[in-house]
Amino acid sequence: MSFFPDVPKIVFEGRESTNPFAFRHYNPAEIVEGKTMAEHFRFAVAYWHTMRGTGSDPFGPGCAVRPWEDGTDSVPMAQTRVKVAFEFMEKLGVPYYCFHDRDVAPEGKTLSESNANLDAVVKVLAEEQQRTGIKLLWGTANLFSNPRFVHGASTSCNADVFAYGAAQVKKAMEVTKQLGGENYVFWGGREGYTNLYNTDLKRELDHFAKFLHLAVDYKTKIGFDGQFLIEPKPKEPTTHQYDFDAATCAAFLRGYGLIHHFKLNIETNHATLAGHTMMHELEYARVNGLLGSIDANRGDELIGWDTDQFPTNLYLTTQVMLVVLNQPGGLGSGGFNFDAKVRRESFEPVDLFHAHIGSMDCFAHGLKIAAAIRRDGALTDFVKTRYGSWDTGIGAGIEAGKEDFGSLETYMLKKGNADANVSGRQEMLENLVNRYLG
Ligand code: XUL
Ligand code: CO
Repeated sequence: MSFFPDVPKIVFEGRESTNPFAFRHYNPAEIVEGKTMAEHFRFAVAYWHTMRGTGSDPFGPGCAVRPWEDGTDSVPMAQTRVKVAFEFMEKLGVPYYCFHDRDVAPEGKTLSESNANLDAVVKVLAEEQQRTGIKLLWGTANLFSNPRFVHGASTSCNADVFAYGAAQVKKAMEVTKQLGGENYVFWGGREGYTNLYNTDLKRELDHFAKFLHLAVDYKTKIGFDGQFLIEPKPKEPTTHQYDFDAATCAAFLRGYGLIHHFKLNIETNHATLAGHTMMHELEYARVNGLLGSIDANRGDELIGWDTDQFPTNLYLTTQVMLVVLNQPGGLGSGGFNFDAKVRRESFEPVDLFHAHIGSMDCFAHGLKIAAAIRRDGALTDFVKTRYGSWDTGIGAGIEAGKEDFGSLETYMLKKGNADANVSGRQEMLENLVNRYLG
């Protein structure tokens, strides 16, 4: 029995194809810069949006048509849904998926009931992984939906909630390991605050770090060798999320002695919420050795909140790929997870295919453009030349630690004035990038 009887297996047909159920750019076997496209991207489907999204918004309930749903939040329904998910991923040709504990299995009345529900669904996930070869990119725990997390999880004023969150993460790490998950993500759902009048900020930050240290200890204890990832986000649901952006996370991880245990999972819509471009966030993470994985989506420039739309903008994907290609080994154990949902108006199952196909193609196209720009070398040559004054003379001396304020004063007194600046040629470089997009 098929849940998507009208949808064929999606294959690469090439640039000229007009078939909406085909890839025009994403050719998994095509080699770019020595690696196949499949290896570059390691695309993943986000279980929460694709399998659990209903299209509900603050103005109305869900309207998504999902013929396989029986209207219950039961374990048998969750087990059937796994089969739907794997048929979807097989037809799409996506090699990975990601989940929260509570997306895949219903929460029970007690922690032990929730754990038993999870085990019952993980059994089917394992079978379907085995059957299809589709793998788990990362697992995570939902520490934000249940009302007990109203004040946060590890940063809650209620120590019992910290304990509950720890127990939940412990279990989520165990099942991630059991399913061969290659990473484990911490997104600080409600780790933040809205008003300092009722908040002990220092204590909350200390508790957050304590929680992560306990997770690191447990990782060692069970021998989970996946990568830990923190996902920055500046606001929503709280006004001040502690994991604001890549820079804030880097400082936090360094300050609390956690830097060697984590990398970052950078999400496009979170970058823009923080007032950054995705390219900035990726580059900041990369140069700090923290670029681990990507939640691929986009916001809506006219709305300004976390709309989690599917990425379709070639400028965006080209910029993302310019940074990823610049990192030796790319994202390593990370991948491109479509943390994105179809619009409320796109309520039919087939829309899930169109959304993923378009974004995979947009990234593949962006990869080819970025590789062409890199082959040409114009951008890298320009930057190298722009910083040329640091390669010899006084610049090289400063970088090598051979100068101090006294010697720099002597140098400049003798010289009289600094060498003239050269134009940054921003528009010329933007034109150059456009040339590759054309
Ligand atoms: C929330 C978000 C999450 C994380 C996983 O904005 O991005 O879905 O990716 O908890
Ligand atoms: Co995300």
